[in-house]
Amino acid sequence: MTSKSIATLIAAAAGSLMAASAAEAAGELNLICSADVVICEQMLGDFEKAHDVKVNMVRLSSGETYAKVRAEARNPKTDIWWGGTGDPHLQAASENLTLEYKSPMLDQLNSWAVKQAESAGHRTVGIYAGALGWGYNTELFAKKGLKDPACWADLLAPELKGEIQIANPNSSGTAYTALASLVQIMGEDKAFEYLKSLNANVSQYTKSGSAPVKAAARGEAGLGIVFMHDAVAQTAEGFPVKSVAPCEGTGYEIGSMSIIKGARNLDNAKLWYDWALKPEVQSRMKDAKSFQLPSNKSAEIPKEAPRFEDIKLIDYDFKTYGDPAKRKALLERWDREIGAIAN
Ligand code: S7P
Repeated sequence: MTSKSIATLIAAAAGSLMAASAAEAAGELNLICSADVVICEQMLGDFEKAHDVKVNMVRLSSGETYAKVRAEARNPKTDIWWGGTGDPHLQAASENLTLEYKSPMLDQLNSWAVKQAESAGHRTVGIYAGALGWGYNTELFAKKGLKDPACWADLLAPELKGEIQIANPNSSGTAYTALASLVQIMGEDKAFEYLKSLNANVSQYTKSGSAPVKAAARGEAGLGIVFMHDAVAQTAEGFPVKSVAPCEGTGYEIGSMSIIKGARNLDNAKLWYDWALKPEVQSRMKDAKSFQLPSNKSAEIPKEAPRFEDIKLIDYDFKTYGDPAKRKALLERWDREIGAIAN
């Protein structure tokens, strides 16, 4: 190699080093947020106020995010994934798509959040929890003379034809939680029989998990199967929505957060991760009408948050239903047996 080509190589290496440090100095963070857009925007604004980092945020449902992270595995465009149901975070962790990170905040968290981290080799962590149920429009039900629905079985009443919305479990973590919960409550075959009967009453399978109760709040549907805190949020907005914990029992989520393996802005991803586990950050979630149970033991539990002790909860099997093969099998069956007959 001539001395001229060595000099050219050194100049090129110096150039790329400068480019790398320029990217860091710009202080960016690429975030996918899988919770409600209002809390996503509040988190972004608060983080940018507290740090010299520009956050580029995309709001995607949990299942959509999992699909995107998988598709981009060789060339990740995302640094951190905040929010959304825990199952797809666990699925991403078991496929080595997320990075192992032990936050110094871990010892401040509730045991369910730490367990979520430990079960995934610290490739994710719990940030909030909430139970599945539904919200229904009390005015619309009264006007139509419909019986107050207290149990999963009540949702099959023929009078509810066209009144129910639920999301599609391929895109939505909420709907995947509903599918996995029903399978655990009834057994797989009976759960699919139930979903086929329910389909007669479903007017729409939405993309996002909380959309069904937003539609119910506005009288575009009678009832939305959603996380109970999403129903409570509509009541807090002033809509005539009543939230229900199903009498037979129900599942729940451990909303999670993960750093994407190969994150280009790793230091900023860790900065967000530790910050999002702080009590003052989690206590502020209620200001965006985000009424989940926070994972930090010192964070304020919103008075509106549905409490686990008041709900008949199943012992949700996160290991089984957070497994990629189980997800694939359940979603393929849903597509074949429910998606194919959906209105
Ligand atoms: O709105 C808050 C919340 O229910 O949204 C997340 C949910 O997974 C997002 O929607 P998808 O069902 O569309 O994926 C939950 O984690 C969270 O509690």
